[in-house]
Amino acid sequence: MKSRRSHLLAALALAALSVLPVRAQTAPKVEQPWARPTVEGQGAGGGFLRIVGGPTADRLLSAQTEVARSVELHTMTMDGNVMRMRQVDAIEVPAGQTVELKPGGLHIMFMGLKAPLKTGSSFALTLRFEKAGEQRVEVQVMNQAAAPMHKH
Ligand SMILES: [Cu+2]
Repeated sequence: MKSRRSHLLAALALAALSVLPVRAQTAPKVEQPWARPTVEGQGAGGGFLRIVGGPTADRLLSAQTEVARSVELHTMTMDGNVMRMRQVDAIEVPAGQTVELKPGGLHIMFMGLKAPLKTGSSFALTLRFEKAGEQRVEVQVMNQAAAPMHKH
């Protein structure tokens, strides 16, 4: 009885493997997308997430959402004592590595917000990768203090 059951499980596992789309095995995984709340009149907001690279390198090229007129990819660097934001063409996602978009570093910038981003709400964001194509994620609006912590 026991061995028959494990046979069945093995068969099921094989069946599952054969129907998995190739893309699911190669696409980068996007985790814990969140955005800072904004106030009335604030034109832009910051978004953050973690990208876990797949077996092959990929690049995040752009993003799109209903809540903003456009979305830019930004990096933040120190220029003397001043933090400066700069737009980047793409964010590299090396194979098997994790890229953190977080306050003070790489981030997503929502330009031309149509309404303030309210704490506790969420919105859809479509990310476009060079190889993996589009991926839609749900961005949670929350304060930085409540944002997902590093896990090691
Ligand atoms: Cu920015």
